[in-house]
Amino acid sequence: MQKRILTIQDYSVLGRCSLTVALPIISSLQIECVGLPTAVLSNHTAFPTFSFVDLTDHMLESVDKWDGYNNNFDMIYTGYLAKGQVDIVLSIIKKLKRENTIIFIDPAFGESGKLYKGFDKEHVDDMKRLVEVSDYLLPNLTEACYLTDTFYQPEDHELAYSVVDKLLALGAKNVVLTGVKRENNVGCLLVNKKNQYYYGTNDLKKKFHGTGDVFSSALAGSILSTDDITKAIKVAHEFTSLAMQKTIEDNVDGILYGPEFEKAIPFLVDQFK
Ligand code: PXL
Repeated sequence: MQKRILTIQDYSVLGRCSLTVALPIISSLQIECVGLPTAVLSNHTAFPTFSFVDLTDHMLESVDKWDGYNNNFDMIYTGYLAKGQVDIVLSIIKKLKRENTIIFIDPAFGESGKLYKGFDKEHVDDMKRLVEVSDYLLPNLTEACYLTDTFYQPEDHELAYSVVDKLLALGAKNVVLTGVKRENNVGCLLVNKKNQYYYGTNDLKKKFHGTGDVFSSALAGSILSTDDITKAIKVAHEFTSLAMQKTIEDNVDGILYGPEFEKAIPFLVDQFK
């Protein structure tokens, strides 16, 4: 049977991120992607200004309208949430989670040691409650430090391991820490109670906004496409890296507009043929 993901995140019209990357990436893997918007923005918040329509009241109302219809999902994948939406997301999870539904959480609230515009400690504390129910948690080092009340220091090898342990203790079943550097490589570190796995490739030394969402969406789709989690991680990483390489080759503004992931979709599709 065709797999289905419910993803809960914003729709930022300009600037590739959130639903605008999750829908095409997941669909390209022949998985149905049901996108529940948390807010509609003119563009993501790294632009100097943006308009924001909050859809908090619409979220649970939409899900309740699906009673009696197909509301069975193999995965619930959450990304950028507006302030105050965690309780609603927890209610949605409680309502829709079946025995095999994977709960996949990208905290999506900060990077480079800082919170994104509009977020505060209260939002971080709310997000900790999503950590507790996560089967997969995908923080970058900034988010991992905020979630564990740890002082952020970039590129600290020991810190990466200690925050991951704290996140497992908070209840996450698998932590995939992104943006982990090792020598000339950058990649991600998967840790669960039994295993550790690192996969990285040559650091391209560029930061394109929305790259984290490209990786998360590719990993969400890959996890449902193979039983081999190390393969899923490798594919999601290589897809993201290829999208960045295409953006660099084309010499376009990926910093605001995001990586040209569309050009890497044929690669992604090939991996699960
Ligand atoms: O990529 C994360 C993200 C998603 N959605 C919105 C954002 C950001 C990061 O700034 O502003 C609206």
